Amino acid sequence: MKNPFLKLALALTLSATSSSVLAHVSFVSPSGLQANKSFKAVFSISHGCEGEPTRSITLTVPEGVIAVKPRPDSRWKISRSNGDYAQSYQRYGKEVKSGVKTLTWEGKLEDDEYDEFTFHAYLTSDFKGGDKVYFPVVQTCANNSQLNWTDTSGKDIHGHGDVNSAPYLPVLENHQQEHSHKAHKH
Ligand SMILES: [Cu+2]
Repeated sequence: MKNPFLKLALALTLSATSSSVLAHVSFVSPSGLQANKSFKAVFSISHGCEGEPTRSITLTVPEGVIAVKPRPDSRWKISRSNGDYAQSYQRYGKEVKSGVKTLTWEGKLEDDEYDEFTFHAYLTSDFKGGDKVYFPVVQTCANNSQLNWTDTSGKDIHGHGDVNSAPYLPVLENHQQEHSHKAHKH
């Protein structure tokens, strides 16, 4: 392209399109979580890697999210890695010390297709209203290219560079939760 201004205009158009039209990797639901509650989460993959089809998705379960169960899906082979949590947690009156740390879906999703991935989990009392619970996702495609949706710094990075923002679920402000939290402060 000879004209540098045309090139710049085209680059601006492309970046505006990719950030506003494509949803990248993000949660479809729920709109918010509550501490000490179970939840069902659905996240979506809306494109492959630079045209290549997606072959696997690995989601990392953050500390403080326990009892993770993926929903079986006939189109994807689901595997998981288990391990000890950094601390023990209480869930329905029972102590939980270990569980699922990562979930991997293997299969094929073309670049021009869309899919959703579902799991069930429990948010412990580690979190409070206003927190963001990040679930880093690594997307691996057919030519071994990868997209890393793994940044948990709070910055909004969706440039499709080496590292992009991880999908997250916000923790809802809970009046009772805030109340009991304050009561413990002296
Ligand atoms: Cu994207």
